Amino acid sequence: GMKHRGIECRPDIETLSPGFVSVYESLLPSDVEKENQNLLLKSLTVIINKEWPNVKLHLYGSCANSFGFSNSDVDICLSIDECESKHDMLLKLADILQSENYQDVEAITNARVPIVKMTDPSTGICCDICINNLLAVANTKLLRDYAKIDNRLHQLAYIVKHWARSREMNNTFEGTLSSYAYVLLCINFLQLRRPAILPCLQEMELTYMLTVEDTDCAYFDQVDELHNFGSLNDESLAELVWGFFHYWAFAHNYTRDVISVRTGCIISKKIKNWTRRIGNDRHLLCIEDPFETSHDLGRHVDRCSIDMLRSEFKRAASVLQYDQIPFVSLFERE
Ligand code: 3AT
Ligand code: MG
Repeated sequence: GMKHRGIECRPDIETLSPGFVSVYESLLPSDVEKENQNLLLKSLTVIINKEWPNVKLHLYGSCANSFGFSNSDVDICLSIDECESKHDMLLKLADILQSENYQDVEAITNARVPIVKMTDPSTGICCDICINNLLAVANTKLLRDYAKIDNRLHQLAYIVKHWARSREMNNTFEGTLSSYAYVLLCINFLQLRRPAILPCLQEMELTYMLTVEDTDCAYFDQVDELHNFGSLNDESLAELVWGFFHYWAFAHNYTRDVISVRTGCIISKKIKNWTRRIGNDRHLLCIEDPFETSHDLGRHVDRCSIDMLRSEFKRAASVLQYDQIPFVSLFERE
């Protein structure tokens, strides 16, 4: 069998790949769903530009980073130069959307990223709208560009996101991780395979540059040139899924390490000064945001949820090691 850090992987691991590929394919949104999202964006553009002619609408999050499920919400960012207060603008927007007959309109103005939430009655699509959150637009593009390099990222991240949702490990309010964080874990995992499956785009020639407030978002975005990058590594989807959960169950050093897509490495909590709790940031499971590098995307993880996460990673690893049909039980809720 394949050796992974001293543990024997099941010898028939290869035979599991078709099952995982089917799960992956079943999660992809259909063309109709993507078309509905685009139509919604068009109607909203008309409505919003009637009141604010200079506002541009950007899709971000999973409907634009290519990691969306068929029932993922649509995340929209409005960009505006002149500074009307965000708070007032969101309240006005909520009124307008309500009068246009969108459902469940709600302005959430006291969050870290203030938003208006609503549902499109004809398609049931849920939509979050925020203002001037251009870092999210940039990190959306980064994820989308990584996904173009090697399809195994797309496959692995869909399996991991689906697992996280099914096992209720995808909620920052409960101390687990956001979808965004899980995709970054997958990117870093593939950067660290040997031979590497993904490069580190932020360490290459900087062909894309955007400065948002004081943060530089820069990386190599001519990814069409990299479509052969991972071809020296022939690991299958099943091996990677197994390797991912095995790593998080047994190999990750939770006291020392920080996952860093920016460097393509694992770096130390010491360098980041993330060795102890600071305010509400506990730094128990550390994931550096690729652009806002002072931002730990695992900061919501607490003593209790870290135990839940680790036992879920162990459950997944053991299902993958021993279960006859792991691509069913991996996602089962008991
Ligand atoms: P779902 O399919 O909706 O679960 P998603 O990728 O849309 O996945 P979220 O809805 O959690 O994920 O987040 C929407 C986007 O907001 C994703 C990312 O571009 C940005 N984002 C989320 N959390 C953070 C964060 N902590 N820091 C910076 N950007 C973030
Ligand atoms: Mg989303």
